[in-house]
Amino acid sequence: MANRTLRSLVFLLVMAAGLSARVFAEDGYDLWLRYQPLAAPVQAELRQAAAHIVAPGARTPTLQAAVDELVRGIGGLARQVPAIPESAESGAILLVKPDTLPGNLKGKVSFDGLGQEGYRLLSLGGAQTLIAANSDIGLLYGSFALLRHLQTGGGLQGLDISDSPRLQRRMLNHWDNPDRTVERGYAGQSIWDWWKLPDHLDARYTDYARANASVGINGTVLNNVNAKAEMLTPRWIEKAAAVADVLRPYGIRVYLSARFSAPFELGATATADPLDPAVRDWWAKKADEIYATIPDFGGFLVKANSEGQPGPQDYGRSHADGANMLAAALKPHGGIVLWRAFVYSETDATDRAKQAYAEFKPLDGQFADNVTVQVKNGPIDFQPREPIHPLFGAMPETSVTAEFQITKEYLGFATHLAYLGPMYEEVLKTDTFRGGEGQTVAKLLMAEPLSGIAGVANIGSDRNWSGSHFDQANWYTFGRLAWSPEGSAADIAREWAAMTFSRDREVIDKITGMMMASREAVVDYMTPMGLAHLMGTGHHYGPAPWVNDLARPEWNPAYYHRADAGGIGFDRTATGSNAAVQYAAPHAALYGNRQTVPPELLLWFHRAGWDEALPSGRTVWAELVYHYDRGVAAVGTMRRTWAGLEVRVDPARFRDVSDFLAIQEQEAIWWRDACLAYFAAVSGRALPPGTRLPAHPLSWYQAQQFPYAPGHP
Ligand code: BDP
Repeated sequence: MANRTLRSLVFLLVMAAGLSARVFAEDGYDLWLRYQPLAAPVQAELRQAAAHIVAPGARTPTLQAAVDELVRGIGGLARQVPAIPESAESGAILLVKPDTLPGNLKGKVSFDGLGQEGYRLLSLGGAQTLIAANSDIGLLYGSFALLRHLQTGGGLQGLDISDSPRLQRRMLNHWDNPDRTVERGYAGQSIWDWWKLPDHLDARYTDYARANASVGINGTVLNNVNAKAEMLTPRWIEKAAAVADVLRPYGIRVYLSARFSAPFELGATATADPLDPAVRDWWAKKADEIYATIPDFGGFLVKANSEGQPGPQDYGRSHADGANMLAAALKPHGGIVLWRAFVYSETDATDRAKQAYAEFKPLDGQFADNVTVQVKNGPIDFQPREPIHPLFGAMPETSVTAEFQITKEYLGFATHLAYLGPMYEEVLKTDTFRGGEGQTVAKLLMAEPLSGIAGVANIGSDRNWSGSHFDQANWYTFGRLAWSPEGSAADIAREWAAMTFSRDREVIDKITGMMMASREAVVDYMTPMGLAHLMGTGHHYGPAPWVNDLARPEWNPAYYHRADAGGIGFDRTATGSNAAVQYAAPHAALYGNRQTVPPELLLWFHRAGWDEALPSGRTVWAELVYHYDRGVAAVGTMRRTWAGLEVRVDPARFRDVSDFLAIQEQEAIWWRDACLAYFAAVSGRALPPGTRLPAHPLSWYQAQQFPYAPGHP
């Protein structure tokens, strides 16, 4: 008996120990909203200065969310939960709008320039801090901004910061399917537990909303662009409405991807022709039905006549005909159409990089005013590096939205550390030279009447949301740059590292250093010098530059690199496809000229002989080898830097990242070896003396198969 009691006691103790370890171990769920206690003296100051949270006026769900977040945040940072009195003279954070400003402050606080979503953080002295905004959502954004400020080492003294978003629509695009798989998802299943919706609302939806609101994301497309018609049936609209209800207080609108042939596929019409009255009527009624359930529904995202998806061209109509038909249905409700420009057709033999521009440019001016054309950052497809898309700035009479990929379909899935901030920044800061010098992509986006930016989400059911701890940074930086497209990727990385890992300056420096070097490392070990699309067929995992037997030419890596005994690269100048002339004249000249093309885009625009000398002093062949080696070496450096942080980062996350960096190094070597084995064979050249030989013969790399690679539709 006594023995049994003892055994149960031991069992209970073991359970309790296990439980507390689970409760306290960092597992990444908290993202950048960890609110870990500040250093003792700062904590004490904050306890005084933020002892109260005062939020006068009607307690809307949005204002409540702001108060809750401040309570949670300050409770963590200061280790003291603030009180929420009706008013407080000192030791208070006040959330105020023009109509709720306390009498003694009337006329003393300016809300100018904050717009509908901006905020102002202002120290009043006497231990009062204002979060001022014109709307509740501005107050929520301001609350998150204040917490960010505190989390990254800022204090409440002398504070006067105003900020507001430069783009109207800052959106995530989920490529999530109704069966909960995620196209190009590497973070588990879809976050949307469709089957249990609308009756069960996973607590994650609220945390998702908090995370998005913390960076200002205000729209989300719930389902895959390769959309199922069923998503527009009442049963699924109800599920979307339940999600919309959770996201609404956080300022996030729900959108749906619409399958163009839905009325026909659902058996309601005999065709999906956008000019057919019955079809138009079906979409108008569908919009009415959706808005009756989701009053602030954002609109439709559409992939049409691309990669086998149905579209208006199936009926001899144009993209504008298709988009405008949907726009007319949404217009009475204030909704918009995001019509994707990612098109390429099996019947078009021209350079794939030219097709979107060729199809869309002539339609400029024909789109309704509630349509925006959503353009991928580059002309091919989310590659580690591409030049900007030539459509940026080329359609002055049409609203254009930029589309980035946050999920790393082409940059090593979840296991490679690749911080995408520098890539987004590179695109946003590129001068389009449209309408004069200085017209960067960011500036053009900000000037659009329907302005916006979209990112293909990397969020799933994994405990850490994004499949890896560092991939959280890509969600974060996307949101921050969507808010402020001229922001700096390095600053954002520092901010993220401080909130996510440690406030120790040395740790921040090291993590930021790793992040800032990581994207170029991937470019180097996968597709250096302007190469693109050398990935494995279908799943896009690992190298396969040798593939040249797929049904459509532009599915083959060999189509992109064009390597043979004579040289390598895609001639997109006047002697080749002439894609360069789709850019504004200064760019066309720059890219089209072998002497002036940026070295990182050489093989994108030019074909070069293997033995041609480059400004680096190396031949093209030696340069290629140099880049592949440099990429592998950079991953080694990241691993060493991380190893040096062992005692400075919590053990569970430290181990996760270490494991992934080891995978990344193996795979970087695999990429380098496979590509060099292949290019050596086609070029008939030996690796330069002193270069490490690939670990296996080319045939070994060619024989690798990955039938269960994730994210593959
Ligand atoms: C490609 C993806 C494919 C997407 C497509 C798109 O491989 O899964 O459906 O982009 O953007 O990169 O529509």
